Amino acid sequence: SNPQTDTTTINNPNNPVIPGFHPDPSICRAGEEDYYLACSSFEYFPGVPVFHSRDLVHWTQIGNALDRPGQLSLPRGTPSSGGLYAPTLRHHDGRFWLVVTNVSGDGNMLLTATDPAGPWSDPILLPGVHGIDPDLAWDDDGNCWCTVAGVSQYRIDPHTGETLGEPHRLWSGAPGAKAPEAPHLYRIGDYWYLLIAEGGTERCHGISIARGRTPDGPFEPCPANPILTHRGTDHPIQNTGHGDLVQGPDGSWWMVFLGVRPLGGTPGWHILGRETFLAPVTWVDDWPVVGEVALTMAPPPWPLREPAAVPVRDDFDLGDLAPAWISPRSRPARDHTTGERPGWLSLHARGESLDDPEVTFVGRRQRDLSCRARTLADPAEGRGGLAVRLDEQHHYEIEAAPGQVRVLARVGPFRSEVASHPTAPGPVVLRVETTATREVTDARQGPDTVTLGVEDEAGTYVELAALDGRYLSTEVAGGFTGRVVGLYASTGTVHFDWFDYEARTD
Ligand code: 6LW
Repeated sequence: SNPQTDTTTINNPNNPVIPGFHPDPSICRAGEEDYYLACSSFEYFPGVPVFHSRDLVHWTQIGNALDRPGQLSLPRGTPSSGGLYAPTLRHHDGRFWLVVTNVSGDGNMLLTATDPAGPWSDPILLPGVHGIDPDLAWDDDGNCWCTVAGVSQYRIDPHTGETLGEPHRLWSGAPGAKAPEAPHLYRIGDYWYLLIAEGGTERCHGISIARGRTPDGPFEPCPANPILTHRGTDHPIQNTGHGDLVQGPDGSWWMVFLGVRPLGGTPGWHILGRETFLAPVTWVDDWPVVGEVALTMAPPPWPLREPAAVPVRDDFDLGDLAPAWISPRSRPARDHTTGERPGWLSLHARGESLDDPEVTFVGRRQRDLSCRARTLADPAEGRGGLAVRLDEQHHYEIEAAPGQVRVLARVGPFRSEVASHPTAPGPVVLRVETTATREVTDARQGPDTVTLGVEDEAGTYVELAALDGRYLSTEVAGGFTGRVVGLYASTGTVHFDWFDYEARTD
């Protein structure tokens, strides 16, 4: 059967291993069986989510590498999909090292930590390193190589951020293929391998590799390049590229990489951004061969260590927000408090609506193609609610005001009030549901339907609007992110008692 229309697979695939907007994965292993992974975060604060796994399949977010305003400033002018691009995470010399680019600010920077859950150091800037997608690799002589998209390489002092000597060109990938980027350099056996992505992050994306005897080249391309691509296929996973390699304790090799799951008719729309997938790697003639990339992957040859499920409800009873919560550009503590009304999250409006780049909004990445989010909102002192956000110009929301709710939609230059509905005074339960398109019966069908509404006193869902999800997809909005579902205030103060998020199985 087509995996896209298989109900079990669509609701509960084990690949992507980190679903939702988690692109540009970089991975390392520390010790026998602890794996860590970091992703891009663009205009959101905190930046660079960090995950932990004991089996490569189940991942838990343990923090964000840049979670203090002093480490990361994303001013109001930071465009959507600007900000933090493509980290590399490495474990070396008893420490964790992370390099990342702020394309809207300081450029390349390096951070270190003894515990990848944090705290991470303040960034050391790399002002001499020009180019996105920085990689870090050390050779036996103690040289630290920083390789960037293009593909060029610098020798740096990782303690000061200084560049040592001139950069040099390493490889441009296949002739004619655009965007050689996402380099990662590894010493494996007798060779140095240079892994890159090429073709651009859309449907042409792929991964190629070259090898040489020294870390600074020359490199000989693999005759089988690209070693991974789904271009030109109707595979349910598309845009596969931007990968990183890791070795298991048993000597087996694995690749994490980004991919998307387009749904609906032609051309297919992906709504969760670029997600992190896993595939097994074998070696033939000292070249890596990437095994099948499927939505349901064969388990690795070791016991799976499934962590406790993330609870559906966040009660806002802890002092701090869990690491999965993110906000566009900044999150001033005074506007997002859990202490003001104990057990509630109180949001104080900054911008006037979700169109504002610095709206008071906290959300979590939508991880499931079909999902449900709910919240109990008290709008007695303001206006705000529950939103599905792709960026400032693409969002749907249900907004509560005293005695009334409204459904609002912003798509590109258009903004409209889609529905309004009277409510009893006092707190109101707001609900958003997404229903993925499982079977395409019409080529014009969208990827999903997003419904927004309230719950009546009996807890029954009163649906006020059903909107085509294509307008909150990357194919329509462009950019590098994905949907984020969360809470906002557009006027005054709105208090939220809890937030529920779950995959829909109905
Ligand atoms: C990233 C580049 C890419 O820096 O997209 O897919 C850019 N790969 O390597 C933004 O994620």
